[in-house]
Amino acid sequence: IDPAWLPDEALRAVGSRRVRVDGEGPLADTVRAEAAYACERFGGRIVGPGDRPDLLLRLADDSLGGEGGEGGEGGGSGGNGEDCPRHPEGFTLHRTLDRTTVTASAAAPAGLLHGYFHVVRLGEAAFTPAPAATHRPALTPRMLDHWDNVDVHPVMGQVERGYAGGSLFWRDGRPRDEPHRIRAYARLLASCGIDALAVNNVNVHATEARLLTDRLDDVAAIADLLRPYGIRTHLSVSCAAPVLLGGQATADPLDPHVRAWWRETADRVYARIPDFGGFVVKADSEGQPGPFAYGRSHADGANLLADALAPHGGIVHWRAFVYDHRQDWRDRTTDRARAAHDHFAPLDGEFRPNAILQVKHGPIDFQTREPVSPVIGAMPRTRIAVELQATQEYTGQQWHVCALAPMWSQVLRFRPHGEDGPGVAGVAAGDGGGRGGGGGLVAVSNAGADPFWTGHPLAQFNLYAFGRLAWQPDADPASLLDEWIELTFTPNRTADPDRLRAGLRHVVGGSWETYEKYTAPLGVGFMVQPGHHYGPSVDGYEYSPWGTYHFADRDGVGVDRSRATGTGYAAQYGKPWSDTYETPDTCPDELLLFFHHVPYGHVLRSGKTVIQHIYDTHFEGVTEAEAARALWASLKDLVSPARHARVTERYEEQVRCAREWRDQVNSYFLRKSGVPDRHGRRIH
Ligand code: GCW
Repeated sequence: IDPAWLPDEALRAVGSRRVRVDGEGPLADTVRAEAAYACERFGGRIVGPGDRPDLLLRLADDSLGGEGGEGGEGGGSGGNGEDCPRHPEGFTLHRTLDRTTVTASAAAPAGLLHGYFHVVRLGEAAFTPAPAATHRPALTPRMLDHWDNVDVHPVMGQVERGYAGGSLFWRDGRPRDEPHRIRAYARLLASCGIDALAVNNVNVHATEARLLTDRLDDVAAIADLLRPYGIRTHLSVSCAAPVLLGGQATADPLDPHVRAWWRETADRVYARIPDFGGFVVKADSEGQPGPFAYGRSHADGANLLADALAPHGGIVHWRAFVYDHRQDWRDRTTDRARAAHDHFAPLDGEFRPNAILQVKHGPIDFQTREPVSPVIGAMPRTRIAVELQATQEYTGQQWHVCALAPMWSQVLRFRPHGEDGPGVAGVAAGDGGGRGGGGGLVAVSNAGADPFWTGHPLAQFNLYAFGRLAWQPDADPASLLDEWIELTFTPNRTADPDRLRAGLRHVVGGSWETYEKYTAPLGVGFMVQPGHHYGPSVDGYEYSPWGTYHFADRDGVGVDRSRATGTGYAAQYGKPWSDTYETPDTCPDELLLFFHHVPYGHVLRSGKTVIQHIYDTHFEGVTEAEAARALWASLKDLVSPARHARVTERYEEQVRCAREWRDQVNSYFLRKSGVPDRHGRRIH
């Protein structure tokens, strides 16, 4: 099994020192065991109270309140003791010159764990002087949703949209009996800051529904493995559970028997798993049952579960991914992009404090480029979680390198109300509003039973970066990439550290832009093969019921979502964005075809026509993918053979597929428009 970003070598700095861990309880024991492992490997030693340690990790009451922030690096603002309560996951690191011992102090055991891994990340630098700094997560929870099925689904397989082998948790209807893998996974996740995980698909099929009741032991067994690494277990549940499992006549959220059933069921879950996190729900979405069947609202549905969980401190993540997936493509008045806002914005203020609305970052579905969902800025009295997709459904399915941190960072920094309002990360943190807390950050996991965890070894960066951005949303994606490179590839242990670093930065750093260049242009999205969503099919969804169209004809392409002449989607934004997106003149180039239908000769802000932009980017994208493949080949002497071979194999497929994208997209638009390429390149 690949060690990902925690090879033993990454433990050298800690492991070669004298370490003391002061604290009781299971998480402190985990930290002690981690430190002991590192020391065993590198000649350091665990010392007792009598000895002076080089590194002290301690539980202390006085550690968190009142500490200053650390100038943008700390995730949350530093704050003072009053408006900044002690965070149970936070810690303060002292590594000043006058102290010979580097100390990480935490108010609670989870802070010890995060403090330990922070020191691991810093490596030798942790033992050089720096001002004392308090770290605490900006967002909570920092959660992974596994779209894992217990049974193999006839179409979706073991993991829906999974590109990393089977599930880490389930195999052929049973728990996958590999506790060491789950433990190792939990360790990787904790080390990048993740603290919550849902163990089954949001599409809850018959067997999976039973995890809530008679198969709860299977869930408890997973929770036992995640707990030592500070990760809470959550479960995706079906709104129809009272009927399916409880023998009730209805699942109506307002029915008293239904309410009693959910309360008793939640009680039983907590009796078995006392630190259970809560439920995740996909309702009235793509065929999943929900409150609409009973004429009830989504607030009714979410509050039902929230009330059942509340006595135990649990939360419900209620997904906002609700739209008509049986749309008539002839109907130009329906716009799928509008759906989440149309359904949910009117419900602002109706959700319980422990009901979190989980919103996909874009209005459609995890495309390579989408605007930020207008729902995120439209519900100031609702706790909002932002959902990202680490699994690369539309971004190359872990055969293509596509580092998503730059995209996620843009999303998290976007300000729905312009410069004066909070950013998306602030909304997810619960800043400034009557929402009584945020909903945190969620990603659909890209990990599975594959020996490299994520199929493509370089896709490990997406998982790592997700955890780090959830902890610190203003982190610079390029710095996170460097951090990940140091940990994963330990360049200093190779013959040419600088060449390795530069090479990795190059092949991973710009990979999202490269992928965007050879796939659907200017934010128009889709153009993928229907069903599995891999590879190009320009008209694959054009006459389908899914609501994802590009409307290309001989004169132009794109979707008119303006208020004046289109679907009105642009008006779902607050100012300034509703104005910015309203006209092609002010709309950013990269989203032009998402918001407007324009002629092929329309001149972009870049100075190019739309049609020439399409040709140019598609040629460039392939050239860049080919160059990345060649650069990777040149790193062979610096990367472990197994890793190098796996990535090499994937690059062959990426380049093949990129050429297919280029040729289909360019040929399609040449044929539609009749406009030749200015540079006379070969288009078929
Ligand atoms: O991205 C789409 C996927 C579905 C998925 C759905 C969702 C789990 O194609 O496979 O179902 O979104 O997010 O619910």
